[in-house]
Amino acid sequence: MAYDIDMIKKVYSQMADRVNKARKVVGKPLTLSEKILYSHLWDGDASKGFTRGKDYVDFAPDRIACQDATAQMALLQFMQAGKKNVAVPTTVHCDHLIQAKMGAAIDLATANKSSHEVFDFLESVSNKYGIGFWKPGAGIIHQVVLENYAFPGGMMIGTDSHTVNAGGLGMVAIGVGGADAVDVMAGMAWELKFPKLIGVKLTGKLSGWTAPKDVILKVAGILTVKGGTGAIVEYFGEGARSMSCTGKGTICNMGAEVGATTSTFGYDDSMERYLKATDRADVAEAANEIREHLTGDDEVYANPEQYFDEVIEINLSDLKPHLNGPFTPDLATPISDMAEKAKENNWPIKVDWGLIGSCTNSSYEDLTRAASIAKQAVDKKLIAKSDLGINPGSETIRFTAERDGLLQIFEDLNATIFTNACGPCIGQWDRSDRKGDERNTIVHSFNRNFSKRADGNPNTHAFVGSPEMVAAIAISGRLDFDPTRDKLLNEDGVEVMLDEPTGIELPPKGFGVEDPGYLAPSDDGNKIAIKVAEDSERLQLLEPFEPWDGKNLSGVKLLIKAFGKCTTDHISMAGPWLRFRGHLDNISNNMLIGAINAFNKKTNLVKSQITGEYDAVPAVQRAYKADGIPTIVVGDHNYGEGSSREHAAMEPRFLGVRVVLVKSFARIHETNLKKQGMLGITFSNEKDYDLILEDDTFNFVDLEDFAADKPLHIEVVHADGSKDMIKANHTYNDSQIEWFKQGSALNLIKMDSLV
Ligand code: MIC
Ligand code: SF4
Repeated sequence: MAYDIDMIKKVYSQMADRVNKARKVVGKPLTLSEKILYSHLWDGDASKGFTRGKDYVDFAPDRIACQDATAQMALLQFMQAGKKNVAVPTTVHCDHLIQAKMGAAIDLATANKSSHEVFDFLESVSNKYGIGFWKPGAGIIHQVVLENYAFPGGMMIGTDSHTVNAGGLGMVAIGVGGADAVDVMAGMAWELKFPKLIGVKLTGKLSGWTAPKDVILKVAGILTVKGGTGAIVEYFGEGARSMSCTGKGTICNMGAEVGATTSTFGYDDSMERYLKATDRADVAEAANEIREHLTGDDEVYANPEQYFDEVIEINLSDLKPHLNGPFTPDLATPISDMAEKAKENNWPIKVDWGLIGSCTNSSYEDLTRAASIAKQAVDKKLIAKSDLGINPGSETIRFTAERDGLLQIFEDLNATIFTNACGPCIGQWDRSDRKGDERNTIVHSFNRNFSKRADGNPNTHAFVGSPEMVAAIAISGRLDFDPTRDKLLNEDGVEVMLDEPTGIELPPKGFGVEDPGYLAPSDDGNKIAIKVAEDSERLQLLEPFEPWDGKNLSGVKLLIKAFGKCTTDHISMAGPWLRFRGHLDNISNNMLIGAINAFNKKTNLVKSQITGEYDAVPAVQRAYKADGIPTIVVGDHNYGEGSSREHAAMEPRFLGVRVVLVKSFARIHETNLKKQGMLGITFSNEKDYDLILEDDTFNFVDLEDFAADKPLHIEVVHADGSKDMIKANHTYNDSQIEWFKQGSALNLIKMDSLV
């Protein structure tokens, strides 16, 4: 039986009525995304149609998921909200803090020792407030959610950008910062700008080496890392129906990499099969009863141009396998062109590692397709030239894959089976082969490949591909290997080719598991005490941020003008820093250390206007803070791309940065800044970015009249005394301005709880 089945049945019992009412007020047939959004309005029935990309709307999500690295800050904030229990079903998943090194057994034991303080904290907070807890080793949050909690037509939020994975099971699932999750845990509405809608029509059928991953690698190439910003991507068509549910999950998962709010697919037979295989026939039955409301209206899919803001069509029968990278997930190259492109760009051809796993590609089907390649290699007497590492998505998958002999196949190829966890995908990787900054290449089935992400080395060229392609490339050891064309020399000196991969959608003997790793919370958490040691270097209780004094900010010094890509990995790096995610002061020592200073093109070296000397960004900022000098961070396009980690907003807030002024923001990061009481604004004229000089001081002219839809003006004073007046836009609505005034959104919740 499914968890929270009563909640799901309640959602379904209202769905038909709510969808019909929404269709009436909108006045036309509805997409699936609209059906889900309009049936989850905080105010209940739809009373008016919303303008996409403009109206802020209050929603009532059905559930929340948090992972260990973000849950710490989310729960530290929730603990301040003064509530007894979470208001909607919530789970915490321990997956980010487990390093991949020797293999699952040793690595998990090591993590349980080194991070026990954090795991214990999360477990006890979960227990106290009615939150389901998934222990370390239980699996990666999004795989576990897909297997246990996601349901067609539902809405969830999660403190991780890849929460969107649950779109594979027909949800609208959205990644948010912890402070957003706290609103919903505290029983309040969750606010989102009504998204635009991008329709992707899939025709044809995948075959041969092409996998669901290639659909999203292709879409990423088309939309680029910011092309999906503010939009839901809805997939439909015969091609969509022909793919497995977990394949759909892969596509939705990596929608985060185009900046999409989320992605989703209409309910179909593949989802029904998946629900039944994962012990949720009850959900499938309930969904079958309202099937028509769990997918877009026929008219919409027949004439998508009339209903979506943008339509993309992809014929799966023509789609080629791709590899995307290096350093950005949208640099798409069909595998057939890789040899030429790699040469042109001087990318290292030798591949050191092939890594299979991460929340985007660690399903049973993924493992079977990759194993079908690995098996051929063994049978055809090939030895893998690269090292191979596998992270199964969950204990259920691992157990089943072991039972069905899949893991043995990888082991026969000398692969290391890492823990059911994020591992190398988030820099939790003690790479045995290389320690320095050497140029090298790795291929993986993950979703992100930003500089330094997997191993901290800026010269590791990481390429993203399907699990089967990663297996093939790891066997060949070469980036320019095209398995559809190229032969390999085996141990007997004979030339052999790899046949096309084959996969099994769902385990024929059913999924099996002994201990899935779940702990249900106590019925009465009242008596449970949460302890945080005062001298802990991992956990620190939060102090509220100061409210705004109502005055124009003036004398604001430039801390850094970031050049080019500045993702959340640049602002608050993961890897070794994950250990400080529950300690705001300590993690603030990584603030912006990965951002490139536009004036010297170096990382972590900025000029202090106090001393005139260059120093590390956190050190310079701490000195400004000590002197009570406000500062500003200036940035380029899509600032804050990537993760949902709110540390990227809390650290600057904590250290006294007041403003972030950029060409454009990534959605989650912009909201995170607002929630923490920061001023996140954009250049009205992009070219003004070029006016900003190293020794600049900023004086706000009209912040005292801060109001929705009203741009702000800032006087920029240069070192030679000359001045420029620049205009900045913002997207704060009235309630968000209140967060700024009160110092943070949490300060407001606390005031409400006291009343
Ligand atoms: C990621 O993939 O970057 C992460 C690590 O899962 C993040 C969350 C985090 O930083 O903890 C995400 O995607 O939101
Ligand atoms: Fe974990 Fe990687 Fe997925 Fe993020 S993208 S949740 S780090 S597996």
